[in-house]
Amino acid sequence: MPDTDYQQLQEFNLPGSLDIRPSEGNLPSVTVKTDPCIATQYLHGAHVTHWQPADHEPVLFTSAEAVYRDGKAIRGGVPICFPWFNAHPTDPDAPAHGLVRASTWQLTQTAQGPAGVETQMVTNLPTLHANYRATFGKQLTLNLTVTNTSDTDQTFEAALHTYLAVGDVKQVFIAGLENADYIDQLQDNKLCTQDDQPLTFTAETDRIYVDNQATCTLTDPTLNRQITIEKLGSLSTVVWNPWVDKSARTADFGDDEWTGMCCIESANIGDDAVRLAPGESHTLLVRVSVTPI
Ligand code: TA6
Repeated sequence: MPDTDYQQLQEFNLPGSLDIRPSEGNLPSVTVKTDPCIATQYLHGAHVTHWQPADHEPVLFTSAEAVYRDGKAIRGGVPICFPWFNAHPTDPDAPAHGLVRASTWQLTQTAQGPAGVETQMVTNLPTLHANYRATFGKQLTLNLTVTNTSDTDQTFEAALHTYLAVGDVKQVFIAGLENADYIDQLQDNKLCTQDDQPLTFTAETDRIYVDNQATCTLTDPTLNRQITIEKLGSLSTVVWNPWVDKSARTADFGDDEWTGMCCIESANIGDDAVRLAPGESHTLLVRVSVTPI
């Protein structure tokens, strides 16, 4: 990664709220410290790794084994999967989850807004421009806006791959997906339907809920809180926990960390992929909030 021009980045500092500094792996990051919350976002992948509202434990999980270097996605927080999800459809050498979660984005704006401290980061692909706006306050709001900069129609997949911190994944339950259809990635992508009960975790779980705009609410009796994931512009929801064996096979993930996390990802995948005409834009919005129970 080219040497970071911290002198140039200092213009984005908001005295008393936000500053730009080298963090893990000496990667440049935006650090937010305000009354409503503290947060960290790297220019690497525009990756939000930490968000902790006042009077709460951290809401995002980030692995203690995470690797912080160019070309490698940080394990945890909110990776941005774009312009494809999982493996590339035709290129076996292409990186999983697209091209932008392990490359440096450009910080273009910081501001103090009504809902919190705001950042804007951008990155360009040959035919698509991505603009990512994050708002760090009592809630965490993430907006991924993609614009077709080419002269032909473009189709893309995207996911805000949110890792949530939980007290004990075996005790949590997720409401909002009852009776919903999902692709089970652990059963050869078989199309299934959830029963009328909240989702609980009893084994490795890797589901893509399809054509689904539901708000999900995770109840965590161990940490005595509920985390709500609202979304707009998203027709897919992915729910994942690696459980024991996949955790042990994952180098940048602690063998026992599976008990302290689960992913609720707001996405557009497969048949829910987004098609844009030349010049057209699409926004995927996610709003995370936490309340005591
Ligand atoms: O969260 C859904 C998923 O596709 C899982 O299958 C698992 O592979 C996860 O993403 C993590 O992917 P990564 O490439 O970050 O290891």
